[in-house]
Amino acid sequence: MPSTHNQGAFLNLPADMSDPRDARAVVLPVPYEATTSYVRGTARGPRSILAASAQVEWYDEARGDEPCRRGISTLAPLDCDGAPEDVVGRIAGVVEAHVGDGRFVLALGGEHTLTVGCAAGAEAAGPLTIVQIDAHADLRDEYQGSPWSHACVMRRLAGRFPIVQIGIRSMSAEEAAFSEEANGLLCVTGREIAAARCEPGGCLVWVERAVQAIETERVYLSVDLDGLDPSVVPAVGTPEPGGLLWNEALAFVRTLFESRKVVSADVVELCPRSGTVRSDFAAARLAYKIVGHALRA
Ligand SMILES: [Mn+2]
Repeated sequence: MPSTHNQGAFLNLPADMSDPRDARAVVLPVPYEATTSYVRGTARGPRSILAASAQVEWYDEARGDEPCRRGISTLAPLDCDGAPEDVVGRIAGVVEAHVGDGRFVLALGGEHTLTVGCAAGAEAAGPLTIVQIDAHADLRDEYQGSPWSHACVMRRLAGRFPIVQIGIRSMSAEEAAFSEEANGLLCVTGREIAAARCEPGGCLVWVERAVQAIETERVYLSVDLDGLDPSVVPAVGTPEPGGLLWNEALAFVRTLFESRKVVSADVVELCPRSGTVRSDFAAARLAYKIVGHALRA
């Protein structure tokens, strides 16, 4: 366990392992919250994930290495004041600069709207597919009067990017109709994931189907933590039963990194609860798994 105290840095990495000049990956805290529709508090998500990450082992027991030694820099939290378009534009600028320099960017949310900015920034270096782990389709054209709601994030990206959705189990009739007609949209439902547990091959059934549907080499991965089952990550704004189990999510993420070039990612919608850290810790663990894969690529 790291002993150097460097409060705020991802994994509590000491300065020589988090120097922005050498780091091959950067963590971008985005404490953005404007349109949360149920339980509020996701603005505190980045800080809680960073705090929990100080307790995450550097050693990856599944791979037998310490990928963080290749350098992970933690950026200052993004200024999230202003209109959603302005915040999204600011995010795009930061992501574009780092991805353009060949660094992997992991954004920590904050609400899902930030993905619009991250994907735009990552796209500047070449075409990509959005892979979304989520309970919700997020395909509403607007929600509670805003086209920038977290419930609309994939609708803002649909048409512009191919999208592969994983774990979906909640949508409106409008979203179902849009999903049915949209080109370049694949949805792996929560029901399909659950049914595969009883099949020979288990999660390989849907993992392979999802990865094979990705037609671009470059990928942006967006993880809404409510895509995981609430037994794994209960502290989200809109918990939906019937989600991905921990090892299913890890198997999918690993297969994705091994078969495509994932250039940037986000982990969003953590809604920290006082008195319990299990969700914060799971989010931090998942964040390090993602960055670790990127650093090995
Ligand atoms: Mn969601």
